Order: sequence, then structure tokens, then C-alpha cells
Amino acid sequence: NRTVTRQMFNGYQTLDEIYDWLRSLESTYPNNVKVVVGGQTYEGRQILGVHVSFKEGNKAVFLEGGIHAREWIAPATVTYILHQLLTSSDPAVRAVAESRDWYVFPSVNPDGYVYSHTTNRLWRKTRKLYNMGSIKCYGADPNRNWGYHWMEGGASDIPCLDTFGGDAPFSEIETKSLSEYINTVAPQLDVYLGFHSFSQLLLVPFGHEGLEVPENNNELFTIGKQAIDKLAERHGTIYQVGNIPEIIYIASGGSTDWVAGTHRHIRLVYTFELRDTGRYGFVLPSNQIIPTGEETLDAVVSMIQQIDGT
Ligand code: ING
Ligand code: ZN
Repeated sequence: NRTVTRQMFNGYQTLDEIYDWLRSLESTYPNNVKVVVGGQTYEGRQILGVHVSFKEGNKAVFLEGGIHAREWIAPATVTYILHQLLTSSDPAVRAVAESRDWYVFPSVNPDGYVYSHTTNRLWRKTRKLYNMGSIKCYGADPNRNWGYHWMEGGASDIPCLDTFGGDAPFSEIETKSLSEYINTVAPQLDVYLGFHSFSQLLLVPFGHEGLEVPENNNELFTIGKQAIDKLAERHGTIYQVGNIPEIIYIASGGSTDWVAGTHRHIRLVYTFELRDTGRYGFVLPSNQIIPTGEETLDAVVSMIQQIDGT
């Protein structure tokens, strides 16, 4: 088991490797894992995930990775967590794993992820063509394109920029189709976690102008602080918790803002900004995949233990 883990997480996986592994889980765990299609992409790919279920009637956790192509530690961490949910024999991990259903999407911007492997390591956006006569630019920022307070700060209307919010909310088929998929599972969800890098932050909604906070903002801070304390215990990695405008910058149209704003019953909605604080930035060495996965799993386990009082 340790050997398998090392092979899988010694280096960053390509999209094909991630997708092949997701499909293999269905045959390895036929009673507990189903491959699910969370959406479609501009270049014709599927947004592939898995639904993990150990018993009927469970609430569910949604894990969203890789909405930004270059943040490779996000898909790696989400796949690491998924692997542990299925294989760990740690009693705390097992209890949490089996107390929830899990909707796990390691790479929700697959066109961008592939492009960051083949052509431009620092690509962030989708790959849709925005053709403005003589000027052609590619992609909208899929974390500025969701339909909650869209274009209310920290997003650009210039298609050539990295924070281009699209020409309408959900102009990108990736965010449109994934949001529709989320709507179908939302009644079951009590936790939604987005994974980005980098900065070592735990972000609490909302990011738009005007400093809206969730109704349970205080609870999100309390639970978040305890979760990052647990995270730090593993390898000493220091995180901070805060509302998006206060701790990072104003940014509207993010996925977690839309989830928190339109599905208000979901008790915990956070965005992780994973390692590091800028030494390597987006190009985090692959020998940090396992430690990042370990500490992030500790935080996720802590969050669920806290809402369950276990
Ligand atoms: N950071 C996020 C970004 O999209 C964020 C921060 C999260 C903003 C959630 C709004 C909502 O800019 C990175 N590194 O992408
Ligand atoms: Zn990001």
C-alpha cells in the first residue's frame, strides 16, 4: 500500500492518468465507487469525477480540484484524499470517510490542465476562443465565471487577461455544466471544498465587493481555525483563515461563492489555497505532494469531526 501510494504521488499525473485511475476505482470498489460525469469542456472532454458511498442516507462532501490549470498541487491533493478515503486504515479517517458520501472531481478544468502539461505550464483559464476581429485570446477564468455577484470586483472584462470573467455568467461550458451537476447533488451536500494554490490560506466566502459574509461566518472561522491547527500539527505548515477580500483580494464569480450563495443549507463552504507561500509557487516540487496531501486530509477530517461532534 505504501509502495502504491509512493508510485501514484511521487510525480504529478497527467489528465489521462487521473481519469484512468478514476475509472479503475470503479472495478476495484464496485460496491462503493461510481464514475460520474460532472460536465463537459470546450474542447470536448468530460469533467470526470467519482461518487463514493459506503451507506445509504449519508450527507455528502464535494471536493473540487483544478479549476485553475496551473495549480497542479490541487488535483494531486484531491486524488490523494480520495485514495486515502478508500484505502486508509486510520480509524479517524475511516469513520469520516464512511460517514459521508463523496463527490470528488480532481480536475474541473481539464482542457486547461492538459494545456498546462503540453504547452504552457502557467496556464490558468479555460481554452475557449474569444475572437475579437484581429485579436484572438483564449479562455475565461473559470473562478470568475459563476453566477453569484458575477463581475462585482476582482475580475476583468478583457479576454486576454488571466482574470477575464467571461462575457456572461456561466459563459464557459465547464462552469455551466458543472453548476448544473452540483444542483443535482446539492440537496445531499453539507460540505463543499474547493482546492487552489498557492498561499496557505483557508478562504471563507464571499469574495465580491461589499463584504457579504455567510450567515454562519463565525462558525466557519471557529471550525476553520481548529482545522488549520490540525493541519499544522502534521508537518508544521502554517495557514491563515479569513474572508476572501480581507485575506487575499476582492474576487467575484468564484465557484465556492456561488455554492455558498445559492445553496445556503450547505454548512461548510471553503476554498483551500494549498502550499506553498511563494518559494516555488505554482511549480511546487512533486516531493511535496504526499506531505501536502497528508496535512490537507487532516484538516478535512477535522472539519467533519467538528460538525459531527466526534
Ligand atoms: N486564488 C483564488 C482565485 O480565484 C479565490 C482565490 C477563491 C477567489 C475563491 C475567489 C473565490 O483568485 C487562486 N490562487 O486562484
Ligand atoms: Zn486558483
